Amino acid sequence: MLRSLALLSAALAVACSGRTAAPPPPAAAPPPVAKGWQTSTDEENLRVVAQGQEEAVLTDAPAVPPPITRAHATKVIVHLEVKEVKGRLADGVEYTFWTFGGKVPGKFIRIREGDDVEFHLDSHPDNKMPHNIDLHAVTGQGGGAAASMTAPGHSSTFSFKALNAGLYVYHCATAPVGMHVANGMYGLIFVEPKAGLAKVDHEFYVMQGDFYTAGPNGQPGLQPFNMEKAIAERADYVVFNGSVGALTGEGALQAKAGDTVRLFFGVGGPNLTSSFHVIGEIFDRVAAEGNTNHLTENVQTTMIPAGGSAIVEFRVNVPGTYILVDHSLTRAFNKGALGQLKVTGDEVKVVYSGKTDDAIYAPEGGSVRDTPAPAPVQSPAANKAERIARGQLIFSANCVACHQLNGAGIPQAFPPLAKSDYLNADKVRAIKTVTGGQEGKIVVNGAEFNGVMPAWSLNDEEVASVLTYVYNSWGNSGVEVTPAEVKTHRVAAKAPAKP
Ligand code: HEC
Ligand SMILES: [Cu+2]
Repeated sequence: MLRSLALLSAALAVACSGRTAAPPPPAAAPPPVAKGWQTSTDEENLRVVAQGQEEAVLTDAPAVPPPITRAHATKVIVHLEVKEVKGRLADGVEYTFWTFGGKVPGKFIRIREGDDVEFHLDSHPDNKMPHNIDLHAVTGQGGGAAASMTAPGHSSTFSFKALNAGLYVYHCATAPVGMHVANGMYGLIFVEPKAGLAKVDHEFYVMQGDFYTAGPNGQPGLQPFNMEKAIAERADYVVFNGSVGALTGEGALQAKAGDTVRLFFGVGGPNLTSSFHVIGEIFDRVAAEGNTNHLTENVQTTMIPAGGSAIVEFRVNVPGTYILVDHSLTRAFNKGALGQLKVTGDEVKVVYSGKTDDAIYAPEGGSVRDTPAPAPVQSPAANKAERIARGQLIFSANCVACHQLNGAGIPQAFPPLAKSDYLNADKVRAIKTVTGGQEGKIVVNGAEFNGVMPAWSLNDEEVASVLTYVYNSWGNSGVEVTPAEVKTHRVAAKAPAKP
């Protein structure tokens, strides 16, 4: 085998060297390498001294703050408010979004490399959960997450220097992180290169995210988040800018034939990457992975990781309705990852002769669906040890965000469950707390709490398991809670059974 290969290549070499009569045509000049926009290194930016100060202009998608025109670094003050809000996910479908600034995706933040950023994360007092922020533009512990952990009605401040230019994702990093991100807690921060970007006619902000709902795609009503589907990465919705149709019809992006368009595109996830494509266009330039130092040219589809970004630019030469999609196409046509860029103007027959027709691209919606499997009925735990093991899983999925993994809670916001005198004094009260919720003043280990604990739609078996886990952890009394006890004492009205 080896020998015959060697013979073959020798024969080929002879054949090739025999064809030297006609000299090869002169090598064409290599295509110009697309350079990026001029930036400094992180080391250089570290030495930059900021002059003056200003408040950052923040915008809701699809708007982008104006380009930065100053030729020096400054101190930029950012106020970003975390808000849990009920809103539209699709027609007839509502969802409780957790947001940076009231909408999904979060506010667009635009700063310049070398800037000193004083960041204020304000958590609205009506919020139920603690939240924080991890900005991928930050060099430092957790991207700011540790410094910005904020209970409802509190505000955290930290500062950082923008060492690297580029387009960066930010997101909440509070446990369970996947749940906070799945509920919409992500946005983009653009660290503009010192030389600025090339001028374009339009800049837009688009971000993709995947959503996991209790009911299947299209099931009407307020849909709670479903952790099991999120873990299995079985998204019911994949959308641009927070809802199905956010960028279609009235919400379509607008331009005129001949205009240049720049899209700042990010993927919040939590799980799915985007094969981002605009049907009917070719990206003239792409700052792949948000890297403004190098541009690639003539790109059809650019891959954007979860927690990543890209800047794409193109000239819309001819009128038409261009469709933004995740080219994993059932996401686009069945789950919502579809937007429109409407371009008006005179036709340029030399570029495109046919009639444009967007009818065939109308979303198919969620009409093609799998029949949902019947909800699994869980058999009762065989013994206390099994109950504790199951309870630990329920605790980490539902309770850690507030009471923390070690049961210590958060001072002034969420009471401790570890060695809690309040908990250990009364098992029935604990069942009522978990099944019916709890508000108003309570005193736990001498400290006063006056918050809101939501009612949990957990079944008898699940409540028994999570409370048995809590009672058998962190130095608590060690009692067992049975499903029969939960059944007797549960606060029925406020705790509907799981669908
Ligand atoms: C959104 C935040 C939040 C989550 C999540 C949460 N709790 Fe609470 N929990 C609270 C608050 C706030 C209180 C105190 C309410 C008050 O001030 O009246 C509380 C009180 C309690 C108490 C009584 C006080 C104590 O410290 O002993 C128990 C028991 C309890 N929670 C158990 C749970 C369990 C079990 C879960 C998960 C199934 C859970 N909580 C999830 C916020 C939360
Ligand atoms: Cu959060």
